[in-house]
Amino acid sequence: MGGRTQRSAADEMTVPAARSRSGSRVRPGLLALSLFGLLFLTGCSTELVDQMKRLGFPAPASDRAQPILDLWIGTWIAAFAVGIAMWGVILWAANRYKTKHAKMPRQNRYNLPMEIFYTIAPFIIIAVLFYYTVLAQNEVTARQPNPEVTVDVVGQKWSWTFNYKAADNPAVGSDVWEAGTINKTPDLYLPVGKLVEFNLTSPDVIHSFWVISFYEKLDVIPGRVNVLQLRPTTEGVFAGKCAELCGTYHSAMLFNVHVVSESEYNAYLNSLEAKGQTGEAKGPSEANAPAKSGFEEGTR
Ligand SMILES: [Cu+2]
Repeated sequence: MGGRTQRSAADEMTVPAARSRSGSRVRPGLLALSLFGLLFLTGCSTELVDQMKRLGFPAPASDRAQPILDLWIGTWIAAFAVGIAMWGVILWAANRYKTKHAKMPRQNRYNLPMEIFYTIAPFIIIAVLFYYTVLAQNEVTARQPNPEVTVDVVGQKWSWTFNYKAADNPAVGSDVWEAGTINKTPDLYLPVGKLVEFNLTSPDVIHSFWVISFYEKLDVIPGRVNVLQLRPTTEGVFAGKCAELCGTYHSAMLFNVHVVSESEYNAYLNSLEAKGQTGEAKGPSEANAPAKSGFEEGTR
């Protein structure tokens, strides 16, 4: 009973769409696509070509980035392998069973081996991806003892506050801080090559600390301290942002990360001290309320 095939009147219906099409329609499209690809590639900078090799990722700027990049590229290779196998089966079936008549082909139902296969295969694919994800995650989140620099990061509506410790930085006499507002994008300075530990806290709602070139983001949750460790590997300025839709002015929660030499880092901390930004700042959200908006979260 299980393997039997059935035929109905509907199966015998003619299917006009199934008629073979002439290839002449496809060729202009292919030609246009090839020309576009050629123009696109010849106009690319080496930076863009490198980014394409990383399948869209920016250049990594942290020692914890490589496992994520490997996972990203490995996942695409796996996806393409599955895709190529599926396209192959589709094309093989289309070619093997093509026919000149326009009748519905014989329909197979209740094919138990087939159903078992397409139930188990996705589980195997997901298990393999899960395994490699756990390996990458363990490498990225591994905590090392004695970080060289600790920065207490406060994500608040609608900006960021960065606290630097005097204990880590003999160049300054006291703890110093830098705070952004909705109108002022704050800067985060990090010394290149040093093991940095971020302690992430929030006084209001859940935000997410994300520096794109570090390939990492971590939620900033009220009532707890989330810890992120990494070693910046490349000097430069990198974009940071809140990656959790946290409220009305979420899009204003940007910051710039400056990875600099140790002397520049110390000079920056000294400049904060000279401005009197000493002690600890925990980012009160009222200070960041936009002027004259007439709208405050939770008051409507
Ligand atoms: Cu946010």
